[in-house]
Amino acid sequence: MAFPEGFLWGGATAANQCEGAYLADGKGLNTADVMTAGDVNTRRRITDGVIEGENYPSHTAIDHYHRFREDIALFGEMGFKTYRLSINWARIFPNGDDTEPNEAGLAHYDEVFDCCREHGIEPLVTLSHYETPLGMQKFGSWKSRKAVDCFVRYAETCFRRYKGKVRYWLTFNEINCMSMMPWTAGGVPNDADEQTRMTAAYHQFLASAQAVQLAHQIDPENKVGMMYGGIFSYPNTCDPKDVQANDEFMRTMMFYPDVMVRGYYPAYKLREFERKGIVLPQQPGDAELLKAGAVDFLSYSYYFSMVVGQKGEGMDVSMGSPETGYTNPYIPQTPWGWSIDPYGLRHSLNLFWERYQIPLMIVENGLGTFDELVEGPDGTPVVHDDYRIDYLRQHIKAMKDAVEIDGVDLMGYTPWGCIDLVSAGTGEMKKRYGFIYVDVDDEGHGTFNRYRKDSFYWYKKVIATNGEDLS
Ligand code: BGP
Repeated sequence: MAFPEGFLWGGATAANQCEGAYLADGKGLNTADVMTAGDVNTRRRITDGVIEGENYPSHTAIDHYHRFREDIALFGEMGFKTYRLSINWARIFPNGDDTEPNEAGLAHYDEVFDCCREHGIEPLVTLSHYETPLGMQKFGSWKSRKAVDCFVRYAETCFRRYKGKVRYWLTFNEINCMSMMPWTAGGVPNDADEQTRMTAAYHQFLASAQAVQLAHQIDPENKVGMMYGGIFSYPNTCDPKDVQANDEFMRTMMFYPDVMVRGYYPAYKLREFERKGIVLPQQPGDAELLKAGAVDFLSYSYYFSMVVGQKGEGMDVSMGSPETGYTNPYIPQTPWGWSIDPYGLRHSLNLFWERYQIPLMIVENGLGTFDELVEGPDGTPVVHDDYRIDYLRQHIKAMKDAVEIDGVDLMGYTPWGCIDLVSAGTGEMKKRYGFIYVDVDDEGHGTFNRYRKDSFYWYKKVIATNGEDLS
């Protein structure tokens, strides 16, 4: 068998994209709650507080907050071994800097984790997935070292409360997004300069390192991973100038896992900071902390590959459509302009495995596209999503090759949006990833009923055969 026994098959979601109930039970506002809906051509806007009449997708999302039992039961039916979800930080610390946690928020996740266990599902919890309490704006969010203390208090609260219920943790979702979308990554304005972004990233590294240490102290069973947003690129041609441009581009991303896995900044990044006059807000003891807080495993998202070349100046890597000025002519794209490159997944697994030699996990992957709900043979609505099955089959095959042929140590696979949810990039509902269709539209209207897609039954079989039967 290619995939090891105990391989963590499952699915992934994020609180702000699925929970809704944005003010329930004492929750505070977070950075996602002030992001309006957009589309493939229109960027989401960040408003100054919640403005009446605007469409904020996080406010209702798919109402997972109230329907998690039904949703987790469906995951159980598919045979999930793990469910990657995030805790909504502002449910636990409504303003971010509160001294005491909100009991109602903590109790909610007790129920969620208990429900997972009832279905034999191991929770994999992201502490901060694309949201930061809005209350932290008063001191500049991650620009300030105060954010480190807020996060560490929050992380410690979770580790203590959910001891024995949760053993797998991720600190920050796609931490390298601080370079591209700092608001999403940590409540830092999107027009922040590089010094500010690097300061905020430095603070997140420190916070993550402290969390790793605390997690281990509180429960030696805990495993904490980093989460890298899957940016991987090929040089546009074999012209060494293109190769160099690509190397330089990849370094703007790879220093994130370098710091979190190795526990120190790579030389190339320190030299770059020197050249640019960027200064990290280092304090005595920080270097030791980063070193001691190296992660146990590396997780990442993989959706597409990119192309970078010497003419890629003014590169814009946005969420809605990854642009570097180049399109790969050899591979197809989704309607949202995301390239489809299963080999790129195997390539990335080898890159990380060769570089770090620590266990890897693919915690996001999938095809976000239009689905049509039609009437099934017995009258039950269904989605015939053979295009999604095809995408997933090819990517699972690529992982299989990486494990079987290349010897990569892969822990698990949690495809993104295992149940349809709000798109982070565009705020749309119609960009769907799920095995489960949710009847809600871009304006938040619908019955919120859940329906199994064809891919639901297919993935169930994949899990039951531990990835052997992909037909
Ligand atoms: C990742 C994020 C997720 C998720 C996914 C798909 O970068 O971690 O939160 O949304 O991308 O992106 P989108 O929702 O824009 O299709």
